Amino acid sequence: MPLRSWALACLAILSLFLLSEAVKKEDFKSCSQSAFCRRNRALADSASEQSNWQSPYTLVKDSIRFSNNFLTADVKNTATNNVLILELQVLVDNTVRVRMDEKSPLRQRYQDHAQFTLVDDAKPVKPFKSGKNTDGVVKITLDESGCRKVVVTPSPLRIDFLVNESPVVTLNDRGFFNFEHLRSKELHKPKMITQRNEDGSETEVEAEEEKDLWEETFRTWTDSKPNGPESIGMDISFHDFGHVYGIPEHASSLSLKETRGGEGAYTEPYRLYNTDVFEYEMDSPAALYGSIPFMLAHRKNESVGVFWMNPSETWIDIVKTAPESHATGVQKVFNMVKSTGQKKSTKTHWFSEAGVLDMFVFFGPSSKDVFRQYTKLTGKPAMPQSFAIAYHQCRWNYINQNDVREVDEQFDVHDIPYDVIWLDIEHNDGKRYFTWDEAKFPDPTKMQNELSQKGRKLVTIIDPHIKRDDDYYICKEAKDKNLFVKQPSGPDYEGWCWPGQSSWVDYTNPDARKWWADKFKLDNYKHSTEALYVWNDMNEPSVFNGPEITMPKDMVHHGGWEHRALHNVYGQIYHGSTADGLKERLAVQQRPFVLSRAFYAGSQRFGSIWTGDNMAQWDALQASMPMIMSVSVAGLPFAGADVGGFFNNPSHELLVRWYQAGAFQPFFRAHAHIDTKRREPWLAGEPYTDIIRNVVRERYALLPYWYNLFQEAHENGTPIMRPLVVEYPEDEAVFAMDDQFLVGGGILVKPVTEEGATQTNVYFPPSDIWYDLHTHDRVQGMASQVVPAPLDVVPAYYRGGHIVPRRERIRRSSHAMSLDPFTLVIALDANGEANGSLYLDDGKTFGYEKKEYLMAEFNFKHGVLTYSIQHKNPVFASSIASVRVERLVILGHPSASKAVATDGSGKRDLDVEKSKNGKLVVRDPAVLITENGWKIELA
Ligand code: NBV
Repeated sequence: MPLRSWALACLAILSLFLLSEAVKKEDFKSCSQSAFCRRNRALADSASEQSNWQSPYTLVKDSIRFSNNFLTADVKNTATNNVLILELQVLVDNTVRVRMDEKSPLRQRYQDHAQFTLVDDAKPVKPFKSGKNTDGVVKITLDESGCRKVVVTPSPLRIDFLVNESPVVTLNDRGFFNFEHLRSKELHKPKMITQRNEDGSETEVEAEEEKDLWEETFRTWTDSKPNGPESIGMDISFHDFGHVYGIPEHASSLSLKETRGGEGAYTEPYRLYNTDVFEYEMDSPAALYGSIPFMLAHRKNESVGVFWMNPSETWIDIVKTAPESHATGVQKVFNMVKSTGQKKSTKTHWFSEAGVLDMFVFFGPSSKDVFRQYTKLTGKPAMPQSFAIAYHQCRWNYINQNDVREVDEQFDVHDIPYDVIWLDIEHNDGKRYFTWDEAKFPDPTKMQNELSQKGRKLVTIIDPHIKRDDDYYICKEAKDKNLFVKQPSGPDYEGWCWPGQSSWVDYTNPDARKWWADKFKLDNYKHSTEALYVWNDMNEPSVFNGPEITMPKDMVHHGGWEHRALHNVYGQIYHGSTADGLKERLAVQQRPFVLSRAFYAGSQRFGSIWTGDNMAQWDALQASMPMIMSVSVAGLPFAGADVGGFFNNPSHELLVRWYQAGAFQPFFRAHAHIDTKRREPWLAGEPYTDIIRNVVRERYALLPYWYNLFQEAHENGTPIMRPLVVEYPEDEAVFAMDDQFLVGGGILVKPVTEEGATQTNVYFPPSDIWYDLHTHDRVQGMASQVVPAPLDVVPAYYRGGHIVPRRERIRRSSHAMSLDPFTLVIALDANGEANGSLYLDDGKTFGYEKKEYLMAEFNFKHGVLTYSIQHKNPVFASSIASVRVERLVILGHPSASKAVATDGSGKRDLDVEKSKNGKLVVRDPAVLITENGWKIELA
């Protein structure tokens, strides 16, 4: 390794250990340091400044064709005469795809990423009606009701998506569409301008927009840009939609902020470029580890969505405007009516560095419809094993086998349930993944077997940087099989990461994916057992001596594609290959569990993600909520944040408050930096340990409910940690709310994120009745009110109308709970009614795909609880034949002095107990969960 790179690498590593230092902003580009960002923003500026600005793009009328359910047409840039092909397809479930590529490009532009992003469902369907008028205006009616239409206006090009004749989304509304066609460097004639010198003389200089077209320098790195400029930009307006969400990952608010002007606006666009940012800043549009170019827009009772399928570096500007006049363009043509009220509109501008334009518009009309539409395309969130949604204990690093054993034992000593213990990068031989440091871990198999006996699991970290060492079998094989990412000149790309000099497997190569997945076979990964699962870190990919701590954009992947074109999807493919490996390693496939730091659209198919290296600070705890919710609304519900904060030492109070929040977030793992003090729950001492114990137990009690929600997310893509706007689409008070959230539809949580707080303000959506999760008291009073929140209380509430299944026996792990009886919390609504569901399967295999599960519904009405099974697989049911309901807790003043259970074995009188707060407890009805049709009547 050259001396300079050594020095740089050492500096990079040193900086990683300096805990007191904050983010080094200068390591990452601002928009002005990224040439294509500058160019696209400049275009937007100049278009906005000119009152008579017209987009130069025009649809060539006589090129319009409808064939094979597609609309195709040529689009001409009248300023340059370059021609694009527009392709418009209607897909199933109120979704429309719009693609544009060069008609005869100099060379192909990258679009292979679709294979990693989309699942088969992206099939076009025949629209109900399509046609064009004499002006060349194309109108496509999606469905028979005629309510949803797409209208393409030729000159200037504009695509409107209409609901009931009013545009909801428009492409090229502001005329910022920009498609930089590929050019030849040799033939390129730079645009020159005349510059007047101080002495009055004139000089010809290259125009500003010519800068950095063919080579770009950032700090000490030069990007060779062999293809020159090739960016794509489009403005997307959401008419009368005051709020937009999504486009993770940013440490920002749930309702996205403006980025150009406006009160509280950021000055930079939101950036999507997977990067390993050290000690990332709060309240910032800066890029982080993952990128999902999906946006949800919402207005009262209506949601739409947009997916900009492009894995190259992408920036998004957002502005909000006053209500606009709709009687322009397309409405004039079709004589449409407007008026959607006095609301704000959101105008966005998206630009990516490479690829083609390939985007999807989802008509909704509800946010839940949009989540389903988006995950139909990009894949369903994986159904996790049941252990994966329980509590995880991690730290960098549990130092040896004894340490692991002791930590494991201490959980039992302190009666705190946990399911998984994690090993970070110090567990292996010199950061050679798939190996063990034998001095520290002399018998990993035994260690796993011991954990396994208690139903617990082990997770090991496997990072994508492979140590350059021919004695290391992974490196040797990858080299021999030619599976590494390449330099433009041919040899393997080498960079610097934890193991020193490293290379990166090119997962875009199908042979590499197959080879990698094979490495997880129990015979190949020595000393791994069925109880071992995996953590993929550093997969942005993080490269200590690379530009912006990542791989240079001009490195080359399988098929000759530049890293530039696919950067944001790299970590997703890696995550997927690892998950495939875990899935395939046994004769009976088991659901993989792989945690990934980098992510992209489609990552939900492979497992969970977390928000990376957060700080042990109150603002980071607060930020975990909008961050996880933003990922959740972008189709990836299995997300969490390091409980306690990764960097620095949390106070006991912060640690407790973080456990309280984490216990209600989908991925629940405590983690800490190697330089921090140990902080396993019992080390804090009382009262802290006791509070942590209680909240971890609360997570375990609610596991059946969480499992239901994961199943629902798996089916429909519905977020589990749910922004209130999803459940209350008509209540404007919640549209921007991100300091409280719902777990599923039935539990409201307001974690305390302020130091020293003993109370907090909670908003109770007034259309529902709420009951305190701990005391079961009914919430009285105003919608917005201050509630007590001493350290041992996390304000959480059951929502009237919901039945929540719980398992309340205290166990050491979730595995030990699988035959435990249920307690049903029945929270009545204003009509004295409630509903809930129960989903159970083996929690492990893919048997559920063959319908090996039990799915049932609880319904409470007129004082009677009835149980109806929708689906019951007999083999699975026989494995849970003894499981019964042991308690009903009915909230909401049901009047009754006794209860009667009726099931297959006849009628039984049951004990009921009424408390002052109007709660009724029915003891031991002993009805079976596998028996259909039982009922419990209050009398
Ligand atoms: O593998 C060490 C850490 C890990 O603990 C953390 O969770 C990751 O986000 N890793 C990053 C690398 C170094 C961080 C300074």
